[in-house]
Amino acid sequence: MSNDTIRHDWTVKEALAIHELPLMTLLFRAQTAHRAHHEPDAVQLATLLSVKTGGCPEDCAYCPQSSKYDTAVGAERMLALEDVVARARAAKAKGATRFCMGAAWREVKDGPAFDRVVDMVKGVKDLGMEACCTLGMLSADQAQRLKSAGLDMYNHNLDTSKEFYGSIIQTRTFEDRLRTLDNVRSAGIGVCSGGIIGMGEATRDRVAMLVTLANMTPQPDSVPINTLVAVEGTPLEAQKPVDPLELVRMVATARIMMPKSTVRLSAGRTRLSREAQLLCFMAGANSIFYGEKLLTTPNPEADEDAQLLRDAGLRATGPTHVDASIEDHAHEINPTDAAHRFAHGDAGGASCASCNLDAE
Ligand code: SAM
Ligand code: DTB
Ligand code: SF4
Repeated sequence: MSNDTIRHDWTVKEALAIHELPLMTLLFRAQTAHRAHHEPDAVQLATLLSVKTGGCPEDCAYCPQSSKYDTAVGAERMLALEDVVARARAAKAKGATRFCMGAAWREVKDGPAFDRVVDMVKGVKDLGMEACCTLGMLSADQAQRLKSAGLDMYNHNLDTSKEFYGSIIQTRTFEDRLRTLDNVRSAGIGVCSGGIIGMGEATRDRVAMLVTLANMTPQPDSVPINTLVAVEGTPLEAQKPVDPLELVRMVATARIMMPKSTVRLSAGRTRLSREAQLLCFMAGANSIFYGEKLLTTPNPEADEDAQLLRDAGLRATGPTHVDASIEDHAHEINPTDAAHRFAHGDAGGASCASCNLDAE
């Protein structure tokens, strides 16, 4: 692995110049950055579960879970601890190594609901999986509590540039988002932060968001790039779909500016051809959400994704750090077996010389 210096002094002008490079040059630069820091054929699989769906008081214009908009998503009760752990176990059996739990909350409030999330994190960690949460704004104390429970990563997106932010969300500020990210970072939890393209923003806004992320010290561990899923009933329901090559440019620019981060090809994959997704991997994406559903909207079928990765010779990577407690769960399927089956199909035996799972 290369130890190239990571830059934290990016300007919007420089980022725009990268984004607008001739596509082949952009892809070459992105691949070069990618290969300097990552296994070129490894993709991390993360499964999402909405543990508290709908009824959110925020007004995020893209979101089907906001109570301000009349969408097909209604407010539901929070899931039970056992159900969440069972879903995590099933995701692991299918090859996922990270389990991300989302709640349609403006912010975390101390009390029984947060206590339950803390137990969910412990339950996921006991399975030997990486645990990630996205619960809205978080105080420093709450971040500490999640860290003590074993949380690996917290997702809180900037969503867009500081300048365009007010056109999308009015109920909380860009600075609120940065404060939550600071609390997460200070607690020693990995930072997962990215955004959405296709909401009517200019290219300048897209790269300005990347500049804010890249200039953080340290840069986020993980950067999800979502394309808008235009959901009926939201203010953005009629947005024109993003040209997939725009997404490829965004992924490549993120990869070049944040060479060590995991770049996650997130919402919007159901609209992408296999070839467009492979271009995104070539541009440096090295993680996807895996499983039929994101939080409330569809995602490609797991079998389709498994086939795509097999056809391209891409490997599912294991967790970056597996907790020792996995030893206590030897009766369950371990990540190596799960990823093995993912790579070779259910017929594959338990050991295979060609199955070289990356479990750093
Ligand atoms: N309520 C928490 C929050 O806002 O941080 C956590 C859940 S929220 C749904 C997580 C992220 O999902 C948002 O920040 C946004 O980037 C993404 N998202 C939500 N709806 C989306 C949509 N329709 N299309 C693309 N991304 C979306
Ligand atoms: C992220 O950046 N994308 C994921 C995850 N983080 C939580 C969420 C996408 C949600 C898409 C809309 C939905 O399914 O409700
Ligand atoms: Fe609520 Fe999060 Fe949706 Fe915004 S993105 S409305 S905070 S669930």
